[in-house]
Formats: sequence, structure tokens, C-alpha cells
Amino acid sequence: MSLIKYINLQELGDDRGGLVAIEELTHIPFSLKRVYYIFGTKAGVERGFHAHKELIQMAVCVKGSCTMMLDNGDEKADVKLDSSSKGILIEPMVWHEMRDFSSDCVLLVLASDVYDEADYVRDYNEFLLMRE
Ligand code: T46
Repeated sequence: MSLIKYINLQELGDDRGGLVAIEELTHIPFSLKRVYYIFGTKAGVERGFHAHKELIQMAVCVKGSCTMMLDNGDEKADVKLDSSSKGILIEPMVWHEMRDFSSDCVLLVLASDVYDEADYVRDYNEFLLMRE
């Protein structure tokens, strides 16, 4: 199974400007329960450093750019998110870290469930053990 799964979003903009629509189960392969966005991340800050047990997410940089590192325990990959029409799927039990946030970065994340701290695996060694 491939570690990097891009979600290509159709740009519906016209000469007035841009527009991208995201519908659950059509453009993303899950039902949507939560939306959040990360912005104003200070220079040099790194975020994430966890995996989720059950949660499925799609992240898209709607402005600016950042780098997301994905790690399934066997393989790691850096993905540059710099397009408002190209998202990435963050599947359960994929360790992820975000860095290199541009000062204008707005990272929009769509999630399959409401916030639940119990769904986070924040210890990397525990993550590796759980993958076995
Ligand atoms: C993820 C990556 C991509 C809430 O109360 N509700 C929420 O929906 C979220 C997302 C966070 N929080 C609280 C929990 C923390 O006290 O906001 C604080 C910051 O969250 P965290 O340190 O987990 O943020 P990131 O940027 O490290 O990770 C976030 C998401 O939490 C995580 O699920 O996959 O973005």
C-alpha cells in the first residue's frame, strides 16, 4: 500500500478568482466530522509528532506551504504541500510531522471524527510497537 496518497481537488474558479469544493465520500474517502486549520505557525516550529489510531484525515495547504513527513513504520517520505488543489491523505497509524511552514501558511485539515486525545499515539516507540 502506498504511503503517499494525494487527493487532487478540482479548481472551479473563474476570472473572478479561485474556488475548490470538497464533499465527503466524493472528494475525500470518508465521512466528515471535523474541520480545523493551522495558521500563523512561527518560523522554525515543527508540529505533529504523532499518529492516530483510527482517525482518517486530509490536509491541504490553502495558502502558503509546509512540508509533511509521513512514516508508516517501514517507510518515510517528505511531502511538500504548496497547492490549494492538491491534498494528502493521512491514514490511521501513520506517524506525521510538519515543518518548514511559510509565514502565510494555512493548513486546512478535514477529519473523519471529532477531537479525541485518546486516539493520538504521541510516543514514537509505542507507535512502532503498535505497528508490529
Ligand atoms: C494532526 C495534525 C495534522 C483541539 O482541542 N481540537 C482539535 O480538533 C485539534 C486538532 C486540536 N486541539 C487542541 C489539542 C492541543 O491542545 O489544540 C492543541 C494543539 O493540537 P496539537 O498539538 O495536536 O496540534 P498539531 O499541529 O501538532 O497536530 C494537529 C492535530 O492535532 C493532529 O490531529 O493530525 O495537526
